[in-house]
Amino acid sequence: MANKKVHTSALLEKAGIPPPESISSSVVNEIQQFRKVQPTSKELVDGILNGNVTALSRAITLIESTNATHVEKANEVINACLPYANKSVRIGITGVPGVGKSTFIEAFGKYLTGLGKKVAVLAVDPSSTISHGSILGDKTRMEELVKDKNAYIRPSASGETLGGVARKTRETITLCEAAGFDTIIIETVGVGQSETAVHSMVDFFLLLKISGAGDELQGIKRGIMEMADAIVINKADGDNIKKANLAKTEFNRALHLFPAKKSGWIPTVSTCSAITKEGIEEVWKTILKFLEVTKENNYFFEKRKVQNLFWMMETINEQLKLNFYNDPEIQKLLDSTKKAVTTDEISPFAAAQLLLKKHFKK
Ligand SMILES: Nc1nc2c(ncn2[C@@H]2O[C@H](COP(=O)(O)OP(=O)(O)O)[C@@H](O)[C@H]2O)c(=O)[nH]1
Ligand SMILES: [Mg+2]
Repeated sequence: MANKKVHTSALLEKAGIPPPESISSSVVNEIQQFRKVQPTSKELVDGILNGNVTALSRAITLIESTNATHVEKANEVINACLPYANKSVRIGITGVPGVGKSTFIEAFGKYLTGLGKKVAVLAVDPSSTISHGSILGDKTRMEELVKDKNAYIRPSASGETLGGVARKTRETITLCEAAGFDTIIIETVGVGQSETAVHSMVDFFLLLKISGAGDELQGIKRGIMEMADAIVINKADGDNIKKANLAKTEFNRALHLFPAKKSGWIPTVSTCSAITKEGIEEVWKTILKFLEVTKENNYFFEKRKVQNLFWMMETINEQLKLNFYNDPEIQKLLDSTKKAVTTDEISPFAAAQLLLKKHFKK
């Protein structure tokens, strides 16, 4: 035999086995082609604008990538999609783990698709960097919504920083809107500053609560009450209904102590059950009313402009920081400079100046 030569190259691949005859070769071909082909940004944009969720998912994957060519391609896609975005309502939902966010989103999302809406569910969850997207596990709680062809669920992007995750989510919103999703729901678990990040990318911010032992206001993070456009007390079913109503009274009373909002909107408090679906419709009616009020007084449009500027500045800050810490020269010097600071050889400010100058001189 001619090719009996022994291959030692690490690149050697063993010949595969042929596919069984029961599998049509044209199908195999098609799948192989589909996997291999990297769609161009134009193809992705066309796909997205046609509402093709495969194209949407691929483009979102580009957004999440750190590879320079992917970043460039992602930017092309986002820019091309931008004129088709914006026509939506963006709803942020926060609440401590276990409050029922996922179950609520399932019920609320199904209600909305029932009205003919197209719903995208995204998440900002900095903790998911480790768990690889807690919303993935949540998909089991969104069984119906996952199967709904008018819904799109995307787990949280992973990233080093909240800023990074948030930016990716912000860009994902644009693509989802261009793909025809008119209702964007963004869930956050309220780790770190994630509510603030989500608040700065949505039109309406909903705080989900459950009734506790009477001291409802305890343990609520400062500032969250101020951000909320609605407080919804979930799990108002069975033996819980009475307690939920009491909590509602208490929250209402507390909200009155806050100064009036710039939006001209007075936050509402209501109860609901994500299981019995009682109160779900009311939440949507509240949001419609909010849109009416804030579009009428222009707050809705102003806020989106302010948010756009905020994200531009955030992106600059984030990028500057990344560039600085990824600079090989800085990486080389950082440890020794830190040491010099701790041993009082150099002042913290002088040390910082030194490193900053090193980086920016180039
Ligand atoms: N009784 C009742 N249980 C609920 C309701 N909503 C959620 N749950 C339960 O609360 C638990 C936590 O819900 P989940 O949606 O995972 O909460 P998340 O961590 O905020 O996403 C689950 O066992 C749900 O079945 C509700 O409206 N009523
Ligand atoms: Mg959840």
